[in-house]
Amino acid sequence: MKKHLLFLGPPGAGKGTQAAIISKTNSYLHLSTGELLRKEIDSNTELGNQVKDIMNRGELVKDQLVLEIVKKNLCTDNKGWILDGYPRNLSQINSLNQVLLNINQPLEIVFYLDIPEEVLIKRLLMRGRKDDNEETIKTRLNIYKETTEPLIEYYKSLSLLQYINADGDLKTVSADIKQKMA
Ligand code: B4P
Repeated sequence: MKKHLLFLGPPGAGKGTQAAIISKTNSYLHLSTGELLRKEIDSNTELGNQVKDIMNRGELVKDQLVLEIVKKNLCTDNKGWILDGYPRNLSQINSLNQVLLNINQPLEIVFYLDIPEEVLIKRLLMRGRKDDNEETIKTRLNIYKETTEPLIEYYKSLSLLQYINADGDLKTVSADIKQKMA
């Protein structure tokens, strides 16, 4: 059975890493809004130029711009998919609900990747992407706590939430996700 999944959690929890592993094993579409936005920046598109500074500061890109990207990239065929990094606030939840209603593909599982703050800061500093410096990480974490963390309660109330301890090695974390997908 092809599944429709969402990976939720703070920056550096491993959403992108685990979504890539699970989508490869299952031939699912992996839709990472962060990755798609970075591609726009690398290709010097108008959208890329619009979002470059915002992302480098660790702030959220405007909801409407991210929604366009999601609509463009979410497949409507019968393939399973993983949303990674979207939605990130309540307004994005509303837009996503509408999109999923239109394509008649409801979310089935929301994986919440939980991890202690000190571990994720260490991981991000080690990775060293352009937006992985101490100041930007602080901004991203504050925005996460204020706007994204409340989404956990929302999905919990819909009984869609599965808790994942993301403070383990890659294989242990993916094994836990795979087991909870079965
Ligand atoms: P994202 O690209 O979504 O990145 P992230 O949340 O920082 O990282 P993620 O949790 O995916 O961590 P990863 O697996 O890479 O967002 C970047 C920016 O894009 C945002 O700040 C925002 O500006 C913009 N954006 C994206 N979506 C948006 C939206 N919906 N609305 C508005 N703006 C949006 O892992 C991090 C590191 O840890 C890696 O180096 C990895 O190798 C390592 N790692 C992972 N798992 C590990 C493990 N088990 N053990 C050890 N290391 C591990």
